[in-house]
Amino acid sequence: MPDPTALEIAPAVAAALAEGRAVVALESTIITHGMPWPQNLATAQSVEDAVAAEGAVPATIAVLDGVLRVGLTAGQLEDIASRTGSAKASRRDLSAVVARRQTAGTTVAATMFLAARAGIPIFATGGIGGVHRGAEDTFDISADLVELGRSRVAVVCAGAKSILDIPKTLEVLETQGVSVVGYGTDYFPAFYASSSGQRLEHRFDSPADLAALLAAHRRLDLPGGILIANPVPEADALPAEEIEAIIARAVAEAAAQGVAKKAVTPFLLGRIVELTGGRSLIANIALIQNNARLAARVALELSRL
Ligand code: PSU
Ligand code: MN
Repeated sequence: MPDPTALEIAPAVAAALAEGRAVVALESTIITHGMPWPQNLATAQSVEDAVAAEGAVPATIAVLDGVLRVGLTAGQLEDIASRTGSAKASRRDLSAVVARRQTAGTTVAATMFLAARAGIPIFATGGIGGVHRGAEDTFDISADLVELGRSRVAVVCAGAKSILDIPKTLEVLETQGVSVVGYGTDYFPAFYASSSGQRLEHRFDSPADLAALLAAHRRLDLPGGILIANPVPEADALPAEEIEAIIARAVAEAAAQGVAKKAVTPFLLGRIVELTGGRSLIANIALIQNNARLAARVALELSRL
């Protein structure tokens, strides 16, 4: 019987890794729980295309019928995007999902863990999970932050949505020993908005400099990841006050309806799309593509070192 915990690495991804060529990992909870059908499929395809257009190989990671897949075919991508009832797998869920032969989108935490096992050094997503507002009562702190302290994978994101408590999120990242750097900015971005107002210690301005950062991290043999914070392009940003009011409303609704645990983030993401009449989705898609392009450029620079 084949080992169910073995990674099923797509041929194009395996070949690129063996030859030291650029590969970018991509997550799949954004497909299963982060965006509605059919924009989830169109976005996943366009993000893969953006990576390929830069000359890197995309590797979307997901669990399909209990198989840990690194790199999906077009048919597999469509399958996971169109299915309903897929699980949301963070690190703690991986073993159960494999043992039960389930299908799941992998969160940033689970995707980092699997990318590190596959030997992929960089990964692009939209926003990471973080410390939720009110965490002093709920203790709701995403496993993404702890995984960033464990798995050596650089994560390119547009910061964190202000559904989260961003100052507390940055504190936990510091506690976890995660290097958080701004790309072309001195401030941690807030997903739809280019700045959260929170100053960062480190700023990098080119993919080559970011590749040098990753190389130093590896030579130091530091465990854990690096968080590359890439602001949403100005043209795609949403007005800060408007989105803030909508987020506050969605957070209040979640509390009033008793939404808790792993359902919180998908609930809030869905409500924000509804309350903005779909405009938040357009910004979301643009920033993910922007992150995928940057990750591909850094991966290319890394492959030249
Ligand atoms: N934040 C977003 N979009 C997303 C997610 C977070 O702006 O799609 C997804 C990611 O997959 C992330 C996960 O890893 O939600 C975090 O979930 P939780 O807060 O339950 O850890
Ligand atoms: Mn949580």
